[in-house]
Amino acid sequence: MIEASLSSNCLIEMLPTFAVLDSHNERPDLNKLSAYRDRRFPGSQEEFEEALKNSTTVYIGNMSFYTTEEQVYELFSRVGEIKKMIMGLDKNSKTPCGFCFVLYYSREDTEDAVKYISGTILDDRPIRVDFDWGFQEGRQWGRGRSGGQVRDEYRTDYDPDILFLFKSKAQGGYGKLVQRE
Ligand code: GTA
Repeated sequence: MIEASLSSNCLIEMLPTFAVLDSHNERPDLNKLSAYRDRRFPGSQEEFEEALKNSTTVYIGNMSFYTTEEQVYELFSRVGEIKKMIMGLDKNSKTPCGFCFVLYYSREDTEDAVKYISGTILDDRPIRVDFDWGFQEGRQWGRGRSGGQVRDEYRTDYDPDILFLFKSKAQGGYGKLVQRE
C-alpha cells in the first residue's frame, strides 16, 4: 500500500479507491474494467475488453495542465517499474492538456496503479486512472476540435487550470462550447 506523502513538487493524498471510476461522472463503476470505450479502437467490443484485461497501460485523466512528467513518474513508479510514459498534448499548441499514458512491465503493477492511485490528489486535482487498451502513435493528441481533450470542450464547471486555453484570462476556464453560448 502506498503511503501519503508531501513533497515540494507533488502533493499526494491517498484515498480508499478500489474501483474503476466512470469516465463520465467519475463515480466508481464496479462492474466494468473501464467505463470508457475508445471509438478509434480497431476491433470489436470483445477484442477491446480482451485488450483491457491483458494491457499493461493506464490512462490518467483529470490532470492539471501544469503537472510535469517528473511528478507523474514519481507517483506512478511507486507501484512498479515504468517502461514508458507519454504525456497527452494539445494537438495545436503541443502543450500538456490534462492526460497521460503510463506503460508498465507487469500486469500486476498496472492493476495496482488503477487500484491505489486512482482518486489520489496530484497538484490539487483528483486524478482518474483507467485501464487502457494500449498506446499507439497518435493517441497522445487531444481529439477535441480546439486541440485539447474532448471533455474540456463540454465542461460546464469552472476550471482554473484550463484558463490558458483562452487568449484572455477574463474569459475564464469554462468549456469552449459553453463559452460560445
Ligand atoms: N483508457 O477514460 C479514458 C480516456 N479518455 C477520456 C480519453 N482517453 C482515454 N483512455 C482511457 N480511458 O487517446 C484517450 C483517448 C485518446 C486520448 C485523448 O485519451 O483514447 P480525448 O478525450 O481527446 O478524445 O482523448 P476521446 O476520448 O475520443 O473523446 P470522447 O470519447 O468523445 O469523450 C471523452 C469524454 O468527454 C467523455 O467520457 C465525456 O466525459 C466527455 N464528453 C464527450 N462528448 C460529450 C458531450 N456531448 N457532452 C458532454 N460531455 C461529453
